[in-house]
Amino acid sequence: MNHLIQVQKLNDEALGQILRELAELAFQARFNVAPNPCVGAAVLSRGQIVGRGIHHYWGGPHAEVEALKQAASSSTPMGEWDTMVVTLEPCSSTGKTPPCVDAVLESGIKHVVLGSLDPDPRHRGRAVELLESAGVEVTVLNPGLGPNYPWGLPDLAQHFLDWNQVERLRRPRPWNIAKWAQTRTGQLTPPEDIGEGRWISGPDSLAEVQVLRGRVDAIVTGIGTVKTDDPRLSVRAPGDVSKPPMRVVFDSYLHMSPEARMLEPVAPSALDAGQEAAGPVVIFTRPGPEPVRTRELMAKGAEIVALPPDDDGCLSLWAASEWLWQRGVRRSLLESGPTLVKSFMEHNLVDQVRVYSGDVSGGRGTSLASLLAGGRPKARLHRECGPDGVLEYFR
Ligand code: AOF
Ligand code: ZN
Repeated sequence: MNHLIQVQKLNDEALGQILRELAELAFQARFNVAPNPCVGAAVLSRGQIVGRGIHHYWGGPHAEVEALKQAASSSTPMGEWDTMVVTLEPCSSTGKTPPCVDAVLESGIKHVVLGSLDPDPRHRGRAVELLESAGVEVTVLNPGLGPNYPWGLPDLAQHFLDWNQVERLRRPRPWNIAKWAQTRTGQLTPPEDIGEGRWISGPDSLAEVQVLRGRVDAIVTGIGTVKTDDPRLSVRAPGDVSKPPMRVVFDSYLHMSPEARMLEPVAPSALDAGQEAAGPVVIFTRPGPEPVRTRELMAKGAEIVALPPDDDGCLSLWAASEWLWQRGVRRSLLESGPTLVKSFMEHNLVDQVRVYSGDVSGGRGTSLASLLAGGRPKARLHRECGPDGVLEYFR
């Protein structure tokens, strides 16, 4: 039936307008999708948008799939969809979701308009070939449509271009997000009079962190944090408990106590109710015999990984990164004290930062304010989360 549909061609100005609107929508999700690109898509029928969608979060459905889903719930039947406008070339290989190019082909859409090609080596124009050989017309617009479409890939997703740089592809490592909470004056340890059990950040921020934990492959911390906070590093609702991230501890001298809460199983009631889940525990340490402690920790289910020390005598962060990459970790969350955060920053291993500034003044310990001032923060965002301020940026 589709061959009966007349594709109504929009002029460049109208297409630029649609691409611009999609780009602006997609850009709002930049910190949730990274290192994936920000992508927006729309399904058109006779020049009218009948469905739009963006890539909302890492691991989630791609923009094209969201747009097709919205179009399917519109009153316009699939047989009348003629065009898809998408800010990026559709993916053509199976990643965390099936290839979008297949979804586009199945929809019967006859014309695809692209804002940019995808620099990911798995794609890079492959979708154009696949679509064209299936008889779909493809137009690659690229920015240049004047004020209507100023969004090139560097504006829309510089982080994704960095992720696909040759040096990075040659020596791959996980995308690292450093997240911490600090007092209004920049300290990571709250003042002593804050009150037992009170956190720097409020309940809304704590809930957001659970969502973030549910969308990474690993949570990384240091032995200092384990000793002072004894965290579980599990994922709790409203985070997605279906695939809890690996929990990684940097512990040069294997000081981790076998009694650490992280090594306790999740309470069956919470597990069964889908309220909490926890991934495997990995401890990075120096090579050297700590046979008793090693055995105790292994008996609690931890995996002990010996890493070579760096020039400065600390565990090699690069060796750790490479190990994690080999284990399939692509997006990782650093939730630690200032020492490990600083080391990661100094080794240029932090790609993205999220800082919660709580409604508390004073506090103790090193301030990371100087790190925030440095670097070249791109696409910064200041927002509120309950009573807290949140700063997000790419490094
Ligand atoms: C699309 N539409 O909305 C996005 C695309 O790991 P996955 O499965 O999420 O795939 C990530 C890759 O897919 C990413 O490297 C980029 O090439 C492409 N992103 N593609 O068709 C989208 N976000
Ligand atoms: Zn896709």
